[in-house]
Amino acid sequence: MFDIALLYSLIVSEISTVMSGKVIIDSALRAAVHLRSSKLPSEVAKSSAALLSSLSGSKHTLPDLSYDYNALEPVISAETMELHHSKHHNTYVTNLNATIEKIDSAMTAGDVSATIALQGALKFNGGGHLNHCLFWENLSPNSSGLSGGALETAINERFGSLEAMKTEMSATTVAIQGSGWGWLGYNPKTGKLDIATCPNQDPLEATTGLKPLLGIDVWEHAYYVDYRNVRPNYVNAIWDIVNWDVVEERLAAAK
Ligand code: MN3
Repeated sequence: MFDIALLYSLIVSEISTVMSGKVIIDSALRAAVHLRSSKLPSEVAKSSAALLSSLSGSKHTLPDLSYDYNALEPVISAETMELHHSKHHNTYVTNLNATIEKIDSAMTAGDVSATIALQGALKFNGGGHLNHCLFWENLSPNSSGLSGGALETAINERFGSLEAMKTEMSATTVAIQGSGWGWLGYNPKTGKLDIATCPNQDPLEATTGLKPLLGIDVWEHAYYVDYRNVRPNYVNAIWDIVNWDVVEERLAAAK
């Protein structure tokens, strides 16, 4: 039999931990509700799901940038950065949280069909959030160049030179049909770097297995204000604001 007192105590604990800023019992509560959902009265299941969603510590938030909106000019204008970050990225965050709430409810109700139907929204909005978090960190007003470390060695081994890598990644990224992303990734199977593209907001690792090191957003919202329809000019210019230190750190973490 389902122990309603246990559920209630978990919810009370959840509220108190949220209020104290420490969400440590969320996963236990989530597991308890999901495991017991088949035995829960539907109204209890629904209200539990709503509580889980509203109190969950898994709410995603728009990250702050480590530089000002105008810091990447003239490569990317302040107008583009503000729209891209505060409007476009923020919309992915809002819709990701809404999707997770719906998935919580569907799973708690034991509705497999409804859960599956939400996977497209999860991929699009979750991918959009992941991709843009990576993208902002890719960029820097103080682009440093390669440091002579493992990244430079890996680029030279795979492509011959940094210039050759840039040329290949630019061409591949410019050629994306419609909206998507060009990526430099680490292939765990070969231990080498690869260039890849993803359509829409499909996240690199979840869809290809490559670990993302450097991404270029070629949705028109990323460049239309500054470059109109001339995508190649945007892609060629973005190399001037790449934060190679971050790419180096991601390679080290990926290995
Ligand atoms: Mn974008």
